[in-house]
Amino acid sequence: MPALVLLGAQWGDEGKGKATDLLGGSVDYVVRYQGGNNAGHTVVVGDQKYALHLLPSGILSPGCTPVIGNGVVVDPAVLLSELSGLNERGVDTSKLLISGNAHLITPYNVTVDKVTERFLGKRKIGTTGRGIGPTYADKINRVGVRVQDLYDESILEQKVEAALEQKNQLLAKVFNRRAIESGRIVEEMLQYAEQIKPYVADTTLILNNAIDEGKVVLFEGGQGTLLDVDHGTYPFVTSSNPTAGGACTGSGVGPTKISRVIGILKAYTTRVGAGPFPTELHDEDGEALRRIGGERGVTTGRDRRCGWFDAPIARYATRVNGLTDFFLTKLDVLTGWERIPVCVAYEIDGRRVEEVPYNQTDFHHAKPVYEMLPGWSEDITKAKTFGDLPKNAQAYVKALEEMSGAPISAIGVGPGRTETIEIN
Ligand code: 2SA
Ligand code: GDP
Ligand code: MG
Repeated sequence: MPALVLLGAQWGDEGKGKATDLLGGSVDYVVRYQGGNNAGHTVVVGDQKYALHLLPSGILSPGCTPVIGNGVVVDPAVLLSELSGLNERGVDTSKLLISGNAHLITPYNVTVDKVTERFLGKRKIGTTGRGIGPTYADKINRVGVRVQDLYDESILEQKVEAALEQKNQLLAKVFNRRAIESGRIVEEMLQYAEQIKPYVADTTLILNNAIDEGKVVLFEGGQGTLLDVDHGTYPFVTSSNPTAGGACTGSGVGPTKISRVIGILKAYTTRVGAGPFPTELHDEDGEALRRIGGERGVTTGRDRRCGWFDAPIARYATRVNGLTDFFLTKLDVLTGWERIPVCVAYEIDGRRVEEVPYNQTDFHHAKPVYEMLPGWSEDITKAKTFGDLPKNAQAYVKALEEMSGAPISAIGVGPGRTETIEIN
């Protein structure tokens, strides 16, 4: 198996960090291919809990080389503080590789993100405020600053000046803010250059060579399918492609090299930030899912919106990512409900609709059509095999598998590395 992708099948926070860590022992490289420090991946190893934002979860597996691909946006201050935080806890981070083509999140990108959200008021996206959208906008506008620019001062100055020209006009005319001075930005960015230098590499060449040598490369997605800028609930999305195609563009590895695409699927649904969410609960059940599941943003600490499992979304994820299999996570959180509603289709303006509609207004109007599945009350956190699960939990998993369009190859029954059932 030369290369595989692991990504979120819903709106993020499905448990990708734990899943990546679980596979970390058997892969040679773990690659982030999009997003930046808006991601929040939690990995629990024994009694130690790690919250990673920018670094790939593979950094916690000693044999594994973590890679930040060209598709990622890198905040250099966050990068260095995340590295030193891990070093203080005894984690070796010396193998990290960062693409010289990755774009840098500059302080003005963070400012523009926050100011824009404030300006949008009620219509805001609910971003993480980390400068992600404005940095990708600069990249597409061809006024972005890349990691390699840190090593050519004159180029860096020209690029920052070009990027600030438009932004300062916007800040002054639209937001009534003071202009940002390019010299100060260049000085700040240059402070980080030497510390980052040892990690900078031609990651595309390294990864392709590794695959040719038979090494195993795992691409780790941030956020999730429904937050994809092309395939998600636009405009309530992040500004990159967490879907499977993003692994290719965000790393420079071609699709013919990828043989497995795993969708991480929570046994219920959550979302952070604004946007449509058909199965969202505003009652005690939603509150209970949030409390039992610990559904709070790893990066911003915001409460996550919670709801029941949505099968059309799982099928959509199977389709747009070409999923080969699912890891179903957080099944343990559902223990104790007598009956568990599962959304099998939508009712949209009086019509029954089986699939996620492409039309945004339809999706905003979609009401879930529920099927009730019998619950279980037994503790499942010690289950090691599928057969250890109570009959109703087995039936819940099987029903989800049938509705979702791809086999379930592992089930999470707790946050720890070992709290996983593997199905062969
Ligand atoms: P942005 O900052 O431009 O990427 O925000 C755009 C939308 O994408 C959502 N988004 C996320 N949704 C879930 N989890 C994310 N990571 C953190 C976590 C979130 C946190 O793991 O908990 O701590 O709040 C993440 N990152 C971006 C975001 O909510 C907007 O809807
Ligand atoms: P990611 O962004 O997809 O990596 O997910 P997050 O780390 O943001 O959120 C997932 C949360 O669920 C974390 O707190 C994990 O420790 C936790 N988690 C992962 N798998 C399981 C599971 O099977 N059961 C339980 N109870 N928690 C889990
Ligand atoms: Mg997360």
